[in-house]
Amino acid sequence: MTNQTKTQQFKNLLLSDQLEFICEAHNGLSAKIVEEAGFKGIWGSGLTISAQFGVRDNNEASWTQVLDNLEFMSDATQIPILLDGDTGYGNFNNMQRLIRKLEQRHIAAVCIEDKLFPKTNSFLKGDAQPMADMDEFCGKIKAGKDAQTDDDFCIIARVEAFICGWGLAEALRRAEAYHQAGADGILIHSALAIPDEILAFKREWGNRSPVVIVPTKYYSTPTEIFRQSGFSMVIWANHLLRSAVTTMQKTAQTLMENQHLLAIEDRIAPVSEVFRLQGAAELQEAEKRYLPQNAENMAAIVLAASRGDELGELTEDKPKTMVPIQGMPILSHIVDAYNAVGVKNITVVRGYKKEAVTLPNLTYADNDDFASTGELDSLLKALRTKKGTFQDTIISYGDVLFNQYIPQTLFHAPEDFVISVDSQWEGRTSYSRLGGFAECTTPNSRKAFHSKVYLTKLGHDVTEGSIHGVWMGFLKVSSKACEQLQEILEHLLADPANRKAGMSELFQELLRRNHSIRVLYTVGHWLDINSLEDVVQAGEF
Ligand code: SPV
Ligand code: MG
Repeated sequence: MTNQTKTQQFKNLLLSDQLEFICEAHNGLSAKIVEEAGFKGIWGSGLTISAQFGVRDNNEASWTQVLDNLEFMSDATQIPILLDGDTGYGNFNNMQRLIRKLEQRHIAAVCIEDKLFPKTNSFLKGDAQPMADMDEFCGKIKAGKDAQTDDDFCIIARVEAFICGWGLAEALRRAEAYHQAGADGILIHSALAIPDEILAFKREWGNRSPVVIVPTKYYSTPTEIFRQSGFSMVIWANHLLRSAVTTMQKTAQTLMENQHLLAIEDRIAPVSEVFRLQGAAELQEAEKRYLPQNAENMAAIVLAASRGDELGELTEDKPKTMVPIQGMPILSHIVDAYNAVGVKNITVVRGYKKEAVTLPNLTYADNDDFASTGELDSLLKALRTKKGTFQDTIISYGDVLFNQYIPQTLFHAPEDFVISVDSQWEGRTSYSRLGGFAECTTPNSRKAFHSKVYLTKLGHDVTEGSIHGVWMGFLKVSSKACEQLQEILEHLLADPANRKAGMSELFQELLRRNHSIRVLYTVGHWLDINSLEDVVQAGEF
């Protein structure tokens, strides 16, 4: 990182006593790629910017379209851009407006060439192209220098004498006139396959001002020759666009022929690389800072695959989660509680009588092996439906009713793994299904309220004196940790011995792997439906 302005950076490059290199870019993404490769400057090529728009290098793209494109390039990068400004898009007056607009977009420099608007690329019948009147072109340079407000902004005058079929004398005559008019450097162009013209020019020109070259046609010349000759800057003028063209043609042809993606997937940048280049991570960070907490980044997974035998005939034709409480299935109450805190993305794992679980606007993950598998298997099936894109997620049960306060506080805690523990466990009757008792770093107390409490043990084997509460069946996992969670589950369930493993086995594994599990103490606000009596009681919940 430098704290120099882009114009200062470019001027330093132009005046440095080393040979410097800048590379072509034609949009924001390619500009970023140039910068990441380590280049200290970017050539905003007229040829490649036109080409990526699908038009000719004949001023078919308007100058404001070029300007808009440059704005993306400049915004995406910290290094200076030298714009290939063709002929300045008009006369001295247009040139002045161009300079002002470039400065507003932090473009560091512009190069203009002594031909007529609309120009034609130098490699297309160059010697048939008319040159600009030299005095008129000098006026344009002067007007440009007068228009700039930043002293470091550079104007490079490009001499097309060789291109247009003139000799060294004409090239030098023009270069000198442009130098006198105030140009900060000369770009001497040649379409020969050998560097003779530009070397002859440089010998005669000496060090009157920096000289820039574009060795597209004399590409086989060793760079050392340019260095020894004292050139200031080399422009690699079109090579990113050309490499993109080759790759895109190959990919398009392969896709057309194969009708599948196998042959190309590992030869092209992954989507994650595109996201990285776009700066997706930065936005995610910013979202944490600026979006209302818990807005879009929240999801819930409801484990509801089991029948709930204890409810007898109530669950003959439907799973427990669909048993009505006050005229509404338990699952509807759960969905309402999640919706109330803004959670729309709810995945329900169905198993027993899955066809009876049909509430709208939910994502369903089916565990058809519900009879022979456990909670972790269901949870993994739910996580797999996310295909690697996770939100902060609360995992809960399809037979636990709760107040919205529970998800609210869980989502609010920033830790990767957070659970709710009810410290008033002694009065409750049934915890058998709920993963059991929790031993924590601190019991629920005033002290616990002011400090962070973590789980140390969870299960039915916590000794009576160490019980600090009962786990209520809620686990919040941060979006970041969901991926880890999925890996852990894949690992655990690869062992057939874990087919029936439940949430308490997951907690043991997390603790074994030294993950911290934050505990939020609660008193009440939830109800697990484990008996007919609970169903009746739930009516008043
Ligand atoms: C460009 O890149 O648009 C140039 C260089 O002007 S050249 O194509 O060699 O003329
Ligand atoms: Mg050009």
